[in-house]
Amino acid sequence: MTTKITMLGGGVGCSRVAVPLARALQPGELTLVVNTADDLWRYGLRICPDLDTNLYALSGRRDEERGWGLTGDTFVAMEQLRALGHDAWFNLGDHDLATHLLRTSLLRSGLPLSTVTSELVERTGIQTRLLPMTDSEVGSRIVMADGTHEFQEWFVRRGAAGPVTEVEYGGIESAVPSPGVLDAIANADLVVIGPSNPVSSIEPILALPGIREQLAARRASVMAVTPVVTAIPVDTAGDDHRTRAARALMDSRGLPHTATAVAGLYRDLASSFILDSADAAEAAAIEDLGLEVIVANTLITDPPRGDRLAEALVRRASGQIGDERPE
Ligand code: FO1
Repeated sequence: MTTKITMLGGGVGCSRVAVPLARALQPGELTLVVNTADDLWRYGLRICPDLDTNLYALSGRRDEERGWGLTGDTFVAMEQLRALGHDAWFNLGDHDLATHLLRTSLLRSGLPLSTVTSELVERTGIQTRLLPMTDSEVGSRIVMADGTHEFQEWFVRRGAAGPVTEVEYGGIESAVPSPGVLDAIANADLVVIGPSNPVSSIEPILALPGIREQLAARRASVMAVTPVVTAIPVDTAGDDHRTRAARALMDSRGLPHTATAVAGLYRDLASSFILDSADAAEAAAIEDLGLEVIVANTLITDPPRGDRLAEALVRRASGQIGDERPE
């Protein structure tokens, strides 16, 4: 019996669930619809951070301390650029560069991003389908008092500092979901809204034509995983950086960075919400929004925790009603 799950998400948070979920499913049963609004051109190379983070994580090569790039990578090319007086603020690892060189050359040969991505997936040997949310070029822009900044310039160069006035999704008005995305949502046994930044990673996907309608139409089998655990302080610089970014972007919407606020954003699209045990006090408020709440350990601090969360999702996908509460 196949159990197909489609997860919508961004980079680090999504990949932390995708890795154990891919382990819990058969090859080909997991599809990721990945945000591309963080993508950028740099040195003539098209860089897709969220696609690469999932590609590297699913092939066991992602640097866990940074959360992005390849483990053990070196940055000699960047050091050489600095030696030449260039401000290399976006750090591209020497091994990571190979991905950007190959992706860019395939794109320049006329292949759409979705085809290039499946080529990279094939060559990396992972069994999860990675679908960029769209083949069109899109890019979030962060509006601040001193001007508008491309997403990575804000996130990396400015350290995701606030206050942010608003987020613009450049190019989204003429973008459509890439081939297979709408089917992957319609035909999955379960759709998961992954634990990614709601404003910069999930919203761009939802902004594409047909996505919200598809999710709302099958809301009963759409589940969201909280991207925030308020009661447990983050313990790595990378997670602190990502939390700062999420807080600033939620604040630009007049929202606190809490599980309840995120649940409010997804209430019309998902019928259930996985809340972290540490934030269990928020369960009643989320239920009042009309969502079923499942309390679980959502911080995947070790593989067994990831497996338990993945098993809860697979049980839900295979219609095993009953207690999804992973211990
Ligand atoms: N994040 C940083 O904080 N500093 C960097 O220099 C940096 C470089 C980088 C290069 C390739 C890549 O795939 C990701 C990279 N990231 C870096 C992370 C990236 O900014 C984020 O993963 C997302 O775009 C935000 O979710």
